[in-house]
Amino acid sequence: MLHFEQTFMDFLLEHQERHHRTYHFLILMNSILNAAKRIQYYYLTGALHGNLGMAGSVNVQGEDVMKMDDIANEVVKHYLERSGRVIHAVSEEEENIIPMNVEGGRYFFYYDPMDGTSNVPHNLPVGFLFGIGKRNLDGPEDNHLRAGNEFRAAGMFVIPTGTFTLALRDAGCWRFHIDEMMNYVKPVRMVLPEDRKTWELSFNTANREYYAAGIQEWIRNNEKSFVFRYLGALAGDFHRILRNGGLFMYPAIVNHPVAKKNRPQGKLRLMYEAAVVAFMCCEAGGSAVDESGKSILDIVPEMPHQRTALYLGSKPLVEEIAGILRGGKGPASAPGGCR
Ligand code: AHM
Ligand code: MG
Repeated sequence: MLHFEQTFMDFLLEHQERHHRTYHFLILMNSILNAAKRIQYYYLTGALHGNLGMAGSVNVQGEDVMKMDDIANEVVKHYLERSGRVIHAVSEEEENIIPMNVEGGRYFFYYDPMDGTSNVPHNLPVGFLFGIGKRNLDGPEDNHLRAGNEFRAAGMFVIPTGTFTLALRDAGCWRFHIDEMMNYVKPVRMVLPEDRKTWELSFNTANREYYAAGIQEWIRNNEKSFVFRYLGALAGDFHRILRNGGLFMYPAIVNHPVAKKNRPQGKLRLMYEAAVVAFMCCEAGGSAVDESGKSILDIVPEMPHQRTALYLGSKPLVEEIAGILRGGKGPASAPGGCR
C-alpha cells in the first residue's frame, strides 16, 4: 500500500485558503524553501568541495567569516530577491539593511543563513533562522525594524538533518522532515510538554561563573533535576527544547575577570536569532525573556545587529528566571512573555 505524507506546500496552501490569505506569503515561503534546499546541498557536499573552511574575511560582528557563511548568505539573497516579495532584509552577514523590492515588496525578512558556525568544520548541525514581518497595509509604512511581537512567521531549518520548523502567528508551531524527493513533509504540531520528566537544560557551561549571581545560584539549585545538552548551534539546541521542554539560555556575561570579555548585552542577535526562536517558542506554548526579565518579543530593535541575552523554553522555568532577573519586581510584560 502506497503512503503519501502531506507536503509543506500543501499544508501552507490549505492554511492560506482557510484564512482567506493572499498568495504572496506562499511565493515568499517557496523561495525560502528553495534557498534552504540549496544550502543543504552545499553543506552536505561541503567537505568534498572544500567549502567547510574560512573565507578569509571578517564580518560586521568582528567574527571570521567561513566559506559556508558567504555561500548561504548569497543563496538566501538570490531567492529573496527573486521572490519580489521582500521590501528589505537584514542578514547576520551584512552590516547594512539590504534593500530589495522597496516599493512593491510586502515583507521584511531577518535572517541568519548559517547559525552555529563552530560546527561547520565538523559538518555537524547548523541552522538557517528567519523572522518575517509585514508591510503596514492600513496606512503609511515607516519601514521600522520589527519587534518579535510584530512577526507574522518565524522558522528554522536544521541543516543537514533535513528538519524545518515554522511558527505561524496565532496558528502554532509546526515541524516538517525532508523526504527522498527533497520535499518537506508530515506536519507535526510542536507543543512544549508539561511533564518535567523530559525537560533539559542547555547552556555553555564554560561561562557559568561569569553569569549574574542570581543565575548562578539558580543553576546550582536546579541543575540536578535536569539532563544537560548543548550542541553550540541555537537551532539544534532549541530544536530539542521544542520537543523535550526545559530551558535554553545564553545569559549576559557580567562577572568575567577580564573586563573586555564581559558581554552585558548578551551574545545572540535579537532580530534574526533571539526573536525568531522566541516567536516559535511562544507559538509552542513557551516563552522567552532577556537579562532584565522582559519578553524578547517586546524588545523593539534599535539596530539591525543588536544583541541580547536569552532565556527560552518552558514557561514555568522562564517565569522563575524572569522573577530572579527582575529582582522581585512585577512582570515587565505580559505573563509568560508572549503576545
Ligand atoms: P554564530 O551565529 O556566529 O554561529 O553564533 C551564534 C551561536 C548560536 O547558534 C549558539 O547558541 C551560540 O552562538 C554558541 O556560542 P558559544 O560557542 O559561546 O557557546
Ligand atoms: Mg548566528
